[in-house]
Amino acid sequence: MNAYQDELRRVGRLMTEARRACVLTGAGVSAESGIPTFRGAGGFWKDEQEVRDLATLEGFLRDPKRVWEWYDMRRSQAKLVQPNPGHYALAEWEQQITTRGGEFALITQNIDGLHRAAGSQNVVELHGNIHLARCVNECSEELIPLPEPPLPEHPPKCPKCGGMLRPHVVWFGEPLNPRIIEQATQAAYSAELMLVVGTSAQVYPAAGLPYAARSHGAVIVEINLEPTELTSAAQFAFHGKSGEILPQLLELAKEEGG
Ligand code: BJW
Ligand code: ZN
Repeated sequence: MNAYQDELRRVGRLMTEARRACVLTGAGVSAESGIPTFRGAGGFWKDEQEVRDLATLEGFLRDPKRVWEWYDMRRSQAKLVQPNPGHYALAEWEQQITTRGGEFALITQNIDGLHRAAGSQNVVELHGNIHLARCVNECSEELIPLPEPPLPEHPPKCPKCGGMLRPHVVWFGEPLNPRIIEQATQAAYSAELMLVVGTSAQVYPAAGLPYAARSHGAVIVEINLEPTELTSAAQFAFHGKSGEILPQLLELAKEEGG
């Protein structure tokens, strides 16, 4: 057995033994379903200007039509795609852990809903959900399910105050929902094992969660196509596609579990 396979097997065993586990996912976990990542070649964002235009409240207020059309495009894309073997492996691991009475949380930065579609139950969506909208004036906390794309008007109007609706997502410079970040932080603090999958580990506060977990004793396992800023802090790092590595780990976990 080579060193890489040996490490996979060791992580498989940790996955079988863990009583409290969590996973942090990013855009890379959905890449094999056909959803582009944000950064890098082929990513959604061409340059920093696009980040300011499409991923900040200021960009939205400057040109709400453009931002809504972009989210319509992404909603159309999200409706066409299916979860991939990486999503399914994570859902199966959750089921294994909860069946033996353990705790599991899947913390995702993705807004595409693919983890739930694959059967994951305890999903913590840090950056919102692309299928929901809310009032930009915050006239109520109500989350409004969006109809099939394309929307009849850009921007859609709030049914209560007539102001603009905005996508229910978290843009740069906006705080995450305190209840949700608290849930994610508690899961990270209590985890014995944390998998960090398909994220560039650059965007905070999400990128801080593995360090929080590690400071409370968790073993960190990174799965990514390439090294990231987190790699040197992770006890295990596997470089490759999450849709291939996660099912391999799950198979090994089953073998190790006897
Ligand atoms: C594969 C693969 C395959 C590909 N298999 N792998 C501390 C330090 C520094 C800065 C900050 C800090 N705290 C806050 C900040 C500012 C800012 C920030 O972090 N900036 C950094 C970029 C420098 N953070 C914020 O502004 C956050 N808010 C905040 O902190 O508020 C504080 C506050 C308090 C009180 C009042 C006001 C404010 C909010 C961050 C929101 C991020 N939002 C977005 C858009 C969401 C909606 C949408 O989707 O449209 O979230 S930006 C975008 O980045 C999106 C993602 O969820 C997020 C992370 O991206 P991700 O998932 O990592 O994707 P990529 O593309 O970067 O990476 C993909 C990875 O997958 C790559 O590594 C590939 O190699 C890999 N991969 N294929 C395995 N098949
Ligand atoms: Zn309103």
